[in-house]
Amino acid sequence: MTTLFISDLHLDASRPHITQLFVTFVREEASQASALYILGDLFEAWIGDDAHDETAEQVATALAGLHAYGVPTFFIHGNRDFLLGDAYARRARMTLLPDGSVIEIGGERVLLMHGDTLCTDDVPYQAFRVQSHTPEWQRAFLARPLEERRAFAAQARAESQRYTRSVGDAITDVNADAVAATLRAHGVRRLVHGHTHRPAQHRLDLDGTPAERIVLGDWYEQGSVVRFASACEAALETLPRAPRGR
Ligand code: OKV
Ligand code: MN
Repeated sequence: MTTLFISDLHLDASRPHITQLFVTFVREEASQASALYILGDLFEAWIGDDAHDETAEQVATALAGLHAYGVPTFFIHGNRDFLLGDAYARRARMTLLPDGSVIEIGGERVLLMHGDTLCTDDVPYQAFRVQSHTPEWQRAFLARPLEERRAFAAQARAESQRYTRSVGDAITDVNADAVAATLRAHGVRRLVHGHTHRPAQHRLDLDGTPAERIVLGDWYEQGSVVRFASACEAALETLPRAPRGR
């Protein structure tokens, strides 16, 4: 049996063909797997479980169907959907996992993260992350009217586009020392993450032993999936392009 990993779908009402690609992936691919792990940024934006948008409802229906079929879904928050809460997770029948969870595949430990915490060269972003992950910040944000939260999300989106264009590519990639320190801290030699939108299977040397960092791609144009066979062999795959239009 295989275990599937995806991240960075950035699902949004403006790209219905990608939501359709995901729903088809759930029905045709994930249904054959032993588990589906979503490593963050499933959604382009998330302003609270009470915002009921149609894309999120379509996704919840697909994942609840997968659960009914006997395939569990696990979810780690991304930097866009870090406010996704218990109410929505229950609707979608997903189990929320902490960022930096270790699972076992074929007797081997594999560390799962969104990947944003590895981008330690991006100092302003890390400051925002610390602040926005406190219970006080989240409680205050979620207590605001939906219209105010929507305005914040729009501003954050614009701000992140402007910022990503203004800083160098290296700033928004992972920091090699942070990767090594994280692998050591968890006592693992395998890591799967997303966030950077730079899909790859990196072989690296960790204190004299081989290690592996697998990076998932985004779903802006097509799907990106990592498939682990039960023997803990990873394959990074690209799904065929989504047909455009309706
Ligand atoms: C995080 C969300 C992007 C949600 C923005 C002030 C400003 C920091 C920022 C930091 C976080 C964007 C820029 C990101 C969440 C989005 C888009 C939608 C919650 C502001 C300080 F301008 F808004 F005041 N940030 N990043 N979204 O991680 O890319 O729905 S981000
Ligand atoms: Mn991300």
